[in-house]
Amino acid sequence: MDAIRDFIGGDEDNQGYLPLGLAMNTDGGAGFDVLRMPGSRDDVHLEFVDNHLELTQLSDGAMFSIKNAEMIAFDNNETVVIAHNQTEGILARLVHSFFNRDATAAEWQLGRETLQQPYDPDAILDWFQQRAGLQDLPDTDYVQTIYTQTLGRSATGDELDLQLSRLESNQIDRNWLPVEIAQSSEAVTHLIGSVLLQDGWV
Ligand SMILES: [Ca+2]
Repeated sequence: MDAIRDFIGGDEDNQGYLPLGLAMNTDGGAGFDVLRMPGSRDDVHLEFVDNHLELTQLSDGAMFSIKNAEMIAFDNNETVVIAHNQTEGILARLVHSFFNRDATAAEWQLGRETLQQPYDPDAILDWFQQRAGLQDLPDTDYVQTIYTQTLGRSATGDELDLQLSRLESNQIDRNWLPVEIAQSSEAVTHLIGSVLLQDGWV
């Protein structure tokens, strides 16, 4: 038997576990494809090689390579979103900014479908606000919560003063401040374990 196995997903939505093996190549194809994995995020190393994402299971070195997947979902409920463009990346990071956790598969499927049609960004941000429960926070606590959940650190004194003055003078509002922070290179780096970006995947 040929040791090299290929799995091609086709256009439909695919979701499931795959056996790890040497040179296992998986192509999710079009559609919303979720690779389920036992264990946790810390059990695997992920690295983009050319147009593929290589997964290596740290316990035994077993690996495979995937493309055109939208999410890796671990049994402990951690997930890794694989965004296919900048806007998807910002949206996936906003889940952390507002909810302080990874996106679920259902949320990410909904989010992608929302972005694929004409959409109202303010309606998306309202959706987050209504579920995040941060509305009653005073501005100082709101800014610090968004910084902490997006960047893993508090705003410095200078940053806090700047953001408070911008909010007060309506240069930015509480819906759009998280977007600004979630698209920063610092957010990309801090959340790289949970949100990856691979342009051009379907
Ligand atoms: Ca896909």
